Amino acid sequence: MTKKALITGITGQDGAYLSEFLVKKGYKVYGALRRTSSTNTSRLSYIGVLGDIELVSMDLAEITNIQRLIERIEPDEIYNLAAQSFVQTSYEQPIFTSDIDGIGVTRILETVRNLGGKPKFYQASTSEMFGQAQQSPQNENTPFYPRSPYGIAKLYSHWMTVNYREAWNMFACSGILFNHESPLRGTEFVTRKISQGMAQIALKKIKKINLGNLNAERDWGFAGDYVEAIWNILQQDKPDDFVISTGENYSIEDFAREAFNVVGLDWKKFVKSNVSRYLRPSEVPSLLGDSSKAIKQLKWKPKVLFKDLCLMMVESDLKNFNLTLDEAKKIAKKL
Ligand code: NAP
Ligand code: F7E
Repeated sequence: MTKKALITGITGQDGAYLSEFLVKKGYKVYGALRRTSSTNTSRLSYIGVLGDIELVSMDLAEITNIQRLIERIEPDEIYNLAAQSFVQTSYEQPIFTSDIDGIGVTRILETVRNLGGKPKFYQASTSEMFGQAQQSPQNENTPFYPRSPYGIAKLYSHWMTVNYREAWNMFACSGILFNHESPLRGTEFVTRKISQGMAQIALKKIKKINLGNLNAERDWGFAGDYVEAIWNILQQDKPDDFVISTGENYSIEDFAREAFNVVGLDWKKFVKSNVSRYLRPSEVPSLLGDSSKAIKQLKWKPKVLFKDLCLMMVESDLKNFNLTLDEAKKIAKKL
């Protein structure tokens, strides 16, 4: 029988890649989006999956909405990707972030519990829960030390997911995913800000990219690889939590160097660092994941690593401005 999946956060980066993956697997996919003044399905169109999924309306702030929807659809699997996902914004909107990223998850868990715990549940946990990391690399047993309202809200929902699994015997799992990027990454996140900014510099639309702390290190993977791990987590015999990462980390400076290098430019000429509005009140200095458990149990490993990820993002952003890599390289020689 055709499996039914409900994906929250369908308009986001991971929503697009996961829906593409599940549609290919033969799932009937329901994509939940919240009401906004203009519907933002551009990522779904970009990836070519908009016509293959059924869009449904759901806001994590509203439990009655969640209950009605889940009761009506009766999904086999729920992937909760919806969140206020930008760390910087969480300092300005800590209460909203706590409500959506924290309590919002409990709203879904309670609904599933009231339905006898039937649908399997996936929670989008994050390496931000390790924050001021207590050991390196970080695995499933590393103590948490979140450093932002975002990380704290996600830690609450992470533990709630564990608790509903243990208390109510639910098939509730978390993927503790490290940073994953793609051409569909939001433009406020640092990797996409750099790849898009670089394309705008090549087109002489802007002169510089303003960034914050270039010393922070992240373990960056490709979103397309990570959604495979997400699906795999719900296909295990027993519900469990898994760290998903590449096992390599690089600084923001490394990313800028590599991205500009793709077209033969020296990043130092085009990047302004330590711009105060992009500095965080409490930074996460360095994250590095250890995915040994996922490699062993899920038989998963990342295919796209740092250099190829930079290249993919730069090429895509140049293409968005109708530029090929060769054309950009020629322009770069004159900059
Ligand atoms: P994203 O692109 O920012 O997408 C977030 C999604 O959540 C969007 O569809 C957004 O809808 C939706 N959303 C926000 N508030 C909502 C609400 N109140 N009700 C319903 N939907 C709401 O994030 P992503 O990169 O795809 O990440 C997916 C999930 O994984 C998030 O939970 C994120 O926190 C987590 N995560 C991401 C990473 C990463 O590196 N990407 C790593 C670890 C964990 P709108 O389009 O309407 O804003
Ligand atoms: O910042 C530094 C910034 O916003 C990365 C989310 O998907 O991954 C993401 O969170 C680093 C930080 O991602 C700028 O200070 C410097 O150290 O790209 P980011 P993030 O905060 O790591 C985790 C795993 C999630 O779960 C989140 O949902 O880059 N940085 N200059 C900057 N960051 C931004 N955004 N903009 C700058 O100008």
